[in-house]
Amino acid sequence: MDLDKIVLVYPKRDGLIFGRAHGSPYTLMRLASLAPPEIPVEIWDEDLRPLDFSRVTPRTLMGITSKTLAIDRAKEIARAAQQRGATVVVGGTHVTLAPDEVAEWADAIAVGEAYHTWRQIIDDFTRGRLQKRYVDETWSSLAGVATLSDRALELVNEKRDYWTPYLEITRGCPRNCTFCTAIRVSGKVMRHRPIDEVIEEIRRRGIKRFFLTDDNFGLNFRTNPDYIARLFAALEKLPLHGWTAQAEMMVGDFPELLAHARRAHLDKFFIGFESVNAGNRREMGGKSSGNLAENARVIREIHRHGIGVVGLFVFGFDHDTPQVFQETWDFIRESELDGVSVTLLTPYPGTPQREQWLREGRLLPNIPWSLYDTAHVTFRPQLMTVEELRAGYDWICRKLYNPASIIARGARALRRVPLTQMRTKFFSSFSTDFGYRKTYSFRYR
Ligand code: B12
Ligand code: SF4
Repeated sequence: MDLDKIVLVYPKRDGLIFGRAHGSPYTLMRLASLAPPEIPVEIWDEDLRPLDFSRVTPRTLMGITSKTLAIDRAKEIARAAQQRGATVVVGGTHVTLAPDEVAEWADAIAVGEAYHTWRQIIDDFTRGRLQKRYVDETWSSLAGVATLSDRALELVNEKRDYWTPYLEITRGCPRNCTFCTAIRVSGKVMRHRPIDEVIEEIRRRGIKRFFLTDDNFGLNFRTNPDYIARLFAALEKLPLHGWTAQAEMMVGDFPELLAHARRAHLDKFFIGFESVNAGNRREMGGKSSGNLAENARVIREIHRHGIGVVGLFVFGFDHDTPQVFQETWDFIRESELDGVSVTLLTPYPGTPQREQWLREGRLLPNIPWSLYDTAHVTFRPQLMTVEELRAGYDWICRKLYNPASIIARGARALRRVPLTQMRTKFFSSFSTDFGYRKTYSFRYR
């Protein structure tokens, strides 16, 4: 089969915020980097501009990436491309979690990672022997396969079109939180990119700030301290403005690494406290205990090293009662957190949480995948009604994400920043919570 071009598509969801899309299409840039250099590749980010189907031909191989909340849009895009004769491959989170569903309408699906299957898919397509399903769940080494190519960087204007550049340094998490989908798409084995490859990529991309996609970067403080120390020593030498990473509370037990992290320009940790209700411990896979005094100690310790903390909280666990909203708000108010994300527990396909609630008949009927966005109630909670969960969530979102509240938290975060860095840190002190305000606003569309 002749192949004119590969078109990689990110389906629309958030649109533009002050003229730019949220974050660079990192997944698609990775796939573009893995494609053979002699085959033309384009990246179409629907958040940035409408898709131009007139440029799709029977010799187009279209690859779509999709989370659960965008899969219905992905299906519409696939249909439109197929009507013009193109062949459509779908990969990413939702396919990995619910492969049979997507296999019904995609020409081929890519389950798991694509480091070893994507080239094979392209090759099979050109030889006219495309298979229906490709699976890569070996969680193999990231060495040599994860670096963005010059071509991928030319396809995307990270500085002009996007607020946040993404970067992956480690991948996977050995914990087992019942609600987590990330371990199902990134694996339970913690893998590390070679440090020289990471540094070379940052330099070539010319990025001064990035958000790490790593699901539990902080766990490496305990499990791989040597790697972390070497990484920080290398990052320290780069002219970065700042970067952020996801972590769990135990980073607070490693003062030396925290100090080193600060010197390496890390300026914010996203920490999954998940719940202020100690009854929900089992669901946390051992990473958080709902012990408020311990939460507060960890926040203070991280602040002491000049690093900000964005606290992540989830509502709707089986031990949650309507009181959980007031208790969480009280904790947040006293905690000096720099940013806060509150979400509703969401039973994504492929998780033990969903299986349990399916068995118990607790999933709400007729909820489209587009509402699996962590801001809509999708199940019947145990110790409150659906309406109580919805109303409690609205209440705390209004408290947290009204502009005055966001500005107060951002201003408090800025007070910790040395005067010389005020200009470069100003935007990032407010942007996280304004981003969460946008996610929450999907409830009222
Ligand atoms: C970065 C990120 C974001 C960014 C997205 C930026 C962007 N432009 O993509 C931001 C911060 C905006 C975001 C928001 C949300 N996210 Co998010 N996010 C992630 C995160 C941490 C990393 C994704 C990533 O870039 N990984 C690095 C790339 C290289 O890996 P990858 O995407 O897995 O791609 C590989 C394979 O999957 C495969 N592949 C992927 N697509 C395709 C396509 C084809 C054709 C092929 C062949 C292969 C292939 O090949 C790639 C190379 O191996 C993941 C967690 C994770 N570890 O996956 C969550 C994750 C994807 N997000 C999740 C969620 C729930 C959300 C939110 C709803 C959360 C919220 N309340 O705000 C929102 C939704 C917003 C939206 N509009 O989509 C869930 C998805 C669950 C689900 N079932 O859909 C995840 C899994 C995290 C979790 N909580 O479990 N997110
Ligand atoms: S610690 Fe985070 S990444 Fe690891 S299993 Fe729990 S929610 Fe998932």
